[in-house]
Amino acid sequence: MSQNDKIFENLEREIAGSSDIDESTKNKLLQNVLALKSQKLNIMITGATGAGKSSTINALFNTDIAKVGTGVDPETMDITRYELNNLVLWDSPGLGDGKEKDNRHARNIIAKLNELDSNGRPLIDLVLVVVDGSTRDLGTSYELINSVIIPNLGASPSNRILVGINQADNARKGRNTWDYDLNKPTPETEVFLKDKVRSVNARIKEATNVDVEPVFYAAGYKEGNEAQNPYNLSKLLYMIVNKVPKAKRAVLANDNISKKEEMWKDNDDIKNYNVEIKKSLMESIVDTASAGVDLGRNVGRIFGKTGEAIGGVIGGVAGAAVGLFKSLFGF
Ligand SMILES: Nc1nc2c(ncn2[C@@H]2O[C@H](COP(=O)(O)OP(=O)(O)OP(=O)(O)O)[C@@H](O)[C@H]2O)c(=O)[nH]1
Ligand SMILES: [Mg+2]
Repeated sequence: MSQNDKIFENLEREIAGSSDIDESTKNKLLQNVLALKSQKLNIMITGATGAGKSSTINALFNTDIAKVGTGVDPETMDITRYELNNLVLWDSPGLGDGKEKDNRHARNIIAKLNELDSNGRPLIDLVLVVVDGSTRDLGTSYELINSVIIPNLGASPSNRILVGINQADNARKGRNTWDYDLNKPTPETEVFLKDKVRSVNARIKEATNVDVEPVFYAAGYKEGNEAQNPYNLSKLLYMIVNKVPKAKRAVLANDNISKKEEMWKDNDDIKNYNVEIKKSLMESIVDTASAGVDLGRNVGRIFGKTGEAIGGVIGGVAGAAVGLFKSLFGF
């Protein structure tokens, strides 16, 4: 981790060294940062064998920890826990491995979803279900979502589930299905994928009355010399950021998101997701760290450096974020 990435340590230094605020305000802010630092964000990633759970983890986050499958056997047999700077990932096999194993997987998932943290709140903040967009038969995915996950998400299930339809590049068979030069769907494939999103949403809504608003993307791949960058990975991260509790979003900014710029390049561009992600992360850090304190115009002085560091998150150039933070802080 470089100096610039230690977001919370930087923030503590800025607060402690500031000459613009009094001691009691400093103490309150430092207490808030301490609380921020001790937060853990727990995300479960589940889905059928080969859907791309490990590829998605490796693409999104600053790691290659999750083993990507190369053979026919499932790589993930039981729930695997990865921890990166306060971000805890639970890589969980979904259904589709045969009846006996499916029962075991379902039991494990249900137990994990019902686990409580030390504050008595559900341990798992968000479940990302990775659906293989290249298969026609999504029966086991629907069973996993409708019968195993959603009934175990408590009173507002839509807040804790995100459905990602992966392998968008393989969604349609035949020629001219993907624009490999621009790394985006051809117009026909785009229509197809939008329709898939609509139908997946409808199937889940019909069974559970929950609107999951799926997102299609491609985690990409790397095999020997061949590699394909992700598509809509920023959109997926944008959805993740907005689903996780606001007070915990800062965990994602703490040197957890992949720094490889090529991961974040190719998106549907309906929004500038990378800018929106930075804005959302920064807003949540400012709000949580300054809770109970009115900083007025000093907000910019205290959080400016942190803002620049966040500007560097997801591969962007820090300078490009300056305008963004000006607009956030109004200075
Ligand atoms: N073309 C393409 N291939 C992908 C994509 N995502 C994953 N793959 C490939 O799909 C295969 C399975 O990916 P994994 O990430 O291992 O899938 P998994 O869900 O973790 O699988 P298990 O751990 O075995 O359950 C690998 O060969 C990946 O390279 C994608 O977006 N596009
Ligand atoms: Mg895996």
